[in-house]
Amino acid sequence: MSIELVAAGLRTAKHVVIFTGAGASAESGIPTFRDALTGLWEHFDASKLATAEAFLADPSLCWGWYEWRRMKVVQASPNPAHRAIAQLASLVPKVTVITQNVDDLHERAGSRDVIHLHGSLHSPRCIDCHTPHSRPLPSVTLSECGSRIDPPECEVCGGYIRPGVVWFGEMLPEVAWDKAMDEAQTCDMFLSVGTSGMVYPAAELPLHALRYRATVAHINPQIFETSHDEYFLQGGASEVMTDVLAKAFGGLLLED
Ligand code: BJW
Ligand code: ZN
Repeated sequence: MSIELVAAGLRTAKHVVIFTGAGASAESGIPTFRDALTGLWEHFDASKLATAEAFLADPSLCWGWYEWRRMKVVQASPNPAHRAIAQLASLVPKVTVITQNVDDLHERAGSRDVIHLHGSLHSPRCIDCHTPHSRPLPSVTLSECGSRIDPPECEVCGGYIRPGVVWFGEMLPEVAWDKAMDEAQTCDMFLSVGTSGMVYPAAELPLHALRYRATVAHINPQIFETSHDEYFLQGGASEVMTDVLAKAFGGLLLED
């Protein structure tokens, strides 16, 4: 069975890369990127809102969506998948966490030096002069409908403050991307958890790891096509990550 083989690979691995997408945070109540939107945003799809054009066309609609998402993250807690990933660092000589997620749930579960490919909801900056926004953002009340919220103004140039995320058409942060490629190239096991693999260049990472002879496994409740030399473990991130760690390290695991 694939899970036994993946567990056996984990047990002897020297360097494991965990590559996560929105599905890793789904069980914390954070909607995945390709879930249908509701409320004020129901007539949009997320890929239309996650662009500089959408922000400039209607800053308060777009900022309101990001603030609603930021508050969802503030109120969420890491789930068993985040915790299992953090725990892996004490069981394998080297673990690198690379995430496409813009939340901080890996860090709050205890993972260190997480590589954020698509930025963070918690690091807004000026859209014009790029100065980081230093004032704390106010709490907003969550309602399923959300609301329009005017973005703050930059203290330096008066420009709009934008979310610190990577929108479509923008380059990924260079240092993070170079490090991610390097880690994918040098790991012996690469676990891709809860991503649809539709967004580039991040989706190249598992292929890069495979090219450099890592064992590659995908964890997802929805089956998708992979090459014959990749593993697919069907199921939710929490269930599969907990099971695979239990099979690999059994008695070494501490109870939650
Ligand atoms: C569970 C679960 C559970 C559910 N457990 N799993 C090559 C070919 C074609 C196009 C391009 C290309 N190269 C570049 C492009 C263009 C574009 C792109 O990729 N487009 C594609 C859509 C075709 N890429 C870019 O623009 C990138 N920039 C770039 O390439 O720069 C160079 C350049 C510059 C100028 C011009 C041209 C090129 C930037 C990409 C930035 C992506 N940003 C976003 C938004 C971030 C801000 C925000 O959050 O609002 O990042 S898009 C969005 O998708 C977000 C995510 O990080 C990313 C990935 O999504 P993810 O995580 O996979 O989520 P989902 O929802 O898709 O999937 C969830 C999965 O979880 C599903 O599979 C579920 O089954 C599963 N699941 N429950 C486990 N319990
Ligand atoms: Zn500015």
